[in-house]
Amino acid sequence: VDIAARGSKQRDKAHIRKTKTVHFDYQYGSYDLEVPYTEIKLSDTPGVGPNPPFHDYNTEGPKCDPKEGLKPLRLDWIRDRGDIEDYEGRARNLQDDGKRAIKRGRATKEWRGRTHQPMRAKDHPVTQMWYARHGIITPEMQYVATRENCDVELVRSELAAGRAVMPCNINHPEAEPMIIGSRFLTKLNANMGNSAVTSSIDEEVEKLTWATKWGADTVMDLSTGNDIHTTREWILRNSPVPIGTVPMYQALEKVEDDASKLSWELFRDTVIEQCEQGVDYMTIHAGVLLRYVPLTANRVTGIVSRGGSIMADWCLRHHQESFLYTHFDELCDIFAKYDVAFSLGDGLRPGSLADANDAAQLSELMTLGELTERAWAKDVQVMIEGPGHVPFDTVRMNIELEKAVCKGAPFYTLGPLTTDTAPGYDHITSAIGATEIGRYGTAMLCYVTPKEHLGLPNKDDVKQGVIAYKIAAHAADIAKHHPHAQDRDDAISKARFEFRWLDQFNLSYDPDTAIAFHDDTLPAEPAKMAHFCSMCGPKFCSMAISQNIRKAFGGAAAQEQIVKDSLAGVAADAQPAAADGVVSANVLSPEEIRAGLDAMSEKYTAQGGKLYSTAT
Ligand code: MP5
Repeated sequence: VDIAARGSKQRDKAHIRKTKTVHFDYQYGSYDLEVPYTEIKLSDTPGVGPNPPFHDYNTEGPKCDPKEGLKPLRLDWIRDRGDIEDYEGRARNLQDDGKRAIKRGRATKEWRGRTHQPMRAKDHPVTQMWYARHGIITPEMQYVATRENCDVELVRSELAAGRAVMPCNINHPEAEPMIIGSRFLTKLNANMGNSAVTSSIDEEVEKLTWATKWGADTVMDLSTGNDIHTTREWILRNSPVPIGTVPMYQALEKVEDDASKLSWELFRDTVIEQCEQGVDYMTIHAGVLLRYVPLTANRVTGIVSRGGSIMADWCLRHHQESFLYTHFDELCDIFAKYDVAFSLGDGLRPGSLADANDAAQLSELMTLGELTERAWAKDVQVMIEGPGHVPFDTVRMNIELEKAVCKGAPFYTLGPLTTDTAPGYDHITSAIGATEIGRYGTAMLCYVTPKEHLGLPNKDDVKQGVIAYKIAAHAADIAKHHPHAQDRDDAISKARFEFRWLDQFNLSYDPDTAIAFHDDTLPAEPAKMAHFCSMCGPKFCSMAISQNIRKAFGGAAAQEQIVKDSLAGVAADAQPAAADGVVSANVLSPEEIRAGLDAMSEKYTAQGGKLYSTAT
């Protein structure tokens, strides 16, 4: 029996992507918004009745042929506002795909699916922040309010204040709007992308579909190898979630890895190329200033950010301030034309506990605070990237500092890893830090896979990373008392207690693994109805014993009577209830209590020593 295949068939049968239709009217148009959710079908509780299906946030998007791409969900919403223009865009340039494409005269696998002409703003920024600040509630805002089950005014006001971002480039109309901010569900990002050494376009598209199937809210394409432009085109046209990139990686490819040859003009052109393609947010390491580079000289692990080290190298070679910093306002003007959000990169993040919270890291954060305000002045959306490796007890300080310095802009953290000692398990070392930082308000958690520090993640690593971060984000939401965050826990606990095994599997984040682990020891079909598993066997199952206790003593009327009797006993002896509401029934002497207990012990033995006997 192929247990893994059986688990995934089981999941696909019970997890159904559905949409809820919400009618939305405003000054620019009238639409029926189809907002997605996952319905998890549940079985009946035997002898009691049906359990309602569980509704969950869904990121996997509608099914499509990857060669065709997704339908442009937002195209009418964008066009109907009347504030954009179509234009020619940059010409196809083989340099965008690297040396091999130039030699070949084409990319390995040109995109031939659905496409559209690039669009850009005509007279004012077309960012969701601009609309929010002008009091306009867009279909995108209504869509996320429905998705998050919250008031649309909360969405608008958080966007206007910069405390939330909605990454949604007008040239990525396929994406389903989503929001990142501490008042909303904690989100998670999955990184992927090829490298010079490994991976193909098909594999990257497959990883994207795979990551969103397991719940990634955004995906970053961090490709640094061949066919960067074309790989990104395939990813964007197939992505129902916002896509982020680090444009510096492609810029460096274009100068054949010689950082000294980078220039503002080349970088600007690369950014526009990616804006026209539809990248929703870009990591810009504009806080790595020339004067901060020496602060890293005595670190144990130096500069671990790829983008950060490229910029530091450029600054030192030219002995000039970073062009990302000196041209930052121009970048804002470009982003405002397409609604691309900044993810201000932490180029000086600590790469080890030894370097955590040092002068380099904190100096850069101060600069990110300054840049946040400059972007907001131009109505451009901003999030702030955070560490890295930090000891657990300083995790909270990191988010509090970010909130203060960056005026509440959403924090987007890479873990953080709370120990350096477990290569191969860094999805765990980092999910620990991610839970803690999420609990105090980090809006999006960037996953770390088990391959971190060791190699490019494959499909299974992507899944391990996503699941670890689903757990971290969810635990953080519960700790934050996010409305209804605990509903899924309550539903799965009820299923577990009632031995509804299939429901327990289906309500778990990874039903395939849950069912495989169960079936490892008890594969036969009847075991899915059994009131035990192989952990304790039939005689020692605590849940089965508890169910028996409930049957004997658990009726609502019986419970009520027990409470009434004990309260009456307490009152009769004039023992007031303790201030915290706990009843303290200290009415007998220790000797009397002992004698009573001994009497009951004798009675139990006399009855044959059975835990349960029929009530007479
Ligand atoms: C990068 C990353 C790339 N790994 N994750 C996020 C969220 N943003 C950017 O990192 P870098 O700084 O170039 O190493």
